[in-house]
Amino acid sequence: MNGATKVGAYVLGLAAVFGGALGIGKVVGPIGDTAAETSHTATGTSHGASGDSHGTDHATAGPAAPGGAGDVPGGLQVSAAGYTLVPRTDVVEPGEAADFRFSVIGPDGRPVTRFTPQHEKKLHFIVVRRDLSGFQHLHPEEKGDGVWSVPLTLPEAGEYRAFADFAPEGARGMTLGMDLSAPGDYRPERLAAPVRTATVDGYTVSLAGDLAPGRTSRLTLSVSKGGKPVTDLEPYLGAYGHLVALRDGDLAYLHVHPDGEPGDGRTAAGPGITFFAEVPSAGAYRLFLDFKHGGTVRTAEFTATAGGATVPEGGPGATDDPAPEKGSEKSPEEGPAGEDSSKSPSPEDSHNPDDHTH
Ligand SMILES: [Cu+2]
Repeated sequence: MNGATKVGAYVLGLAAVFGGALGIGKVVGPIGDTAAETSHTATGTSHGASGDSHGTDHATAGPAAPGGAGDVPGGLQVSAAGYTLVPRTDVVEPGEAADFRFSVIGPDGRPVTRFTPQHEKKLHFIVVRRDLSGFQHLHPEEKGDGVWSVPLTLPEAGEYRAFADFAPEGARGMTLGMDLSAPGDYRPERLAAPVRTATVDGYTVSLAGDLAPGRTSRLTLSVSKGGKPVTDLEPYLGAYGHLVALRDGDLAYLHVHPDGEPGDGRTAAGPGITFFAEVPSAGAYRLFLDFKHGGTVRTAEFTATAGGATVPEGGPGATDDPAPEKGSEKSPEEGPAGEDSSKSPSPEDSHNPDDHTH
């Protein structure tokens, strides 16, 4: 893509952000990554007890947007409720390992040093290219004085979005987002069509349930390997699965959590992992499921739509040539594994499906 086109796409991206924010109106906010996060156990229980109460619980659980804007999905803002995400690195050369550093600046203008852990981590860091490819879920280390550091490789050129999902001590959980650039020639991938089955590393994950805008929907993701259901999933960060949903068009960030937890006496270790998800609008979403088995965390990816939306055929992601489907998407006829066998296992604490951090 030449420079002019790239700028054009960037402006289009901005328009999508504003359009998304304006268009959301009164519909409810995201799940899980917000105020509810700090009381996740209680929220998890209510998920099981009543799906309907869930929407109400979260109607005011947006990422604490200042000025009463409310109901803005997570990840769309670099600053909210007095907290600002500040990169200390803003350009990352594609294909080169970088020590990426950033801070969260608090309402007092100083870097935040105290966080309430959520899912066993003080801060969850998600990186994805603007075309929804190259998902990474990382856990940066504290380097002191409120500086976070994470080994980061952006495999290919493009515009990326990084999300920090955290709860400052004494404050609501929130997700802030910032742009990252990996300079170079960039050809966006088209968003893959919705499918019910994804494969990763020889595992097949099937998706049951449908997203519905503004309502809680029950999604069950079932994991099998070699045709056999996996019934010994391993707890990863306090759950059998972690699901991140990103909205196509503006990358609104929705962190969804499973119904039930390991050891609660009612939650099986697979093959099914049930989530209660609520998306704020009709549209296409990319779902990223992290699950752990055999000591390795893997990510299965799906496109799902809500409210009768279809995946756009034009737009910034379109190319004249049919784009190859994204890695983990396969229709059932194509069989499991396939090119996903190229996805390497990655260490537990930085489960990047492409193992780019090492
Ligand atoms: Cu995490």
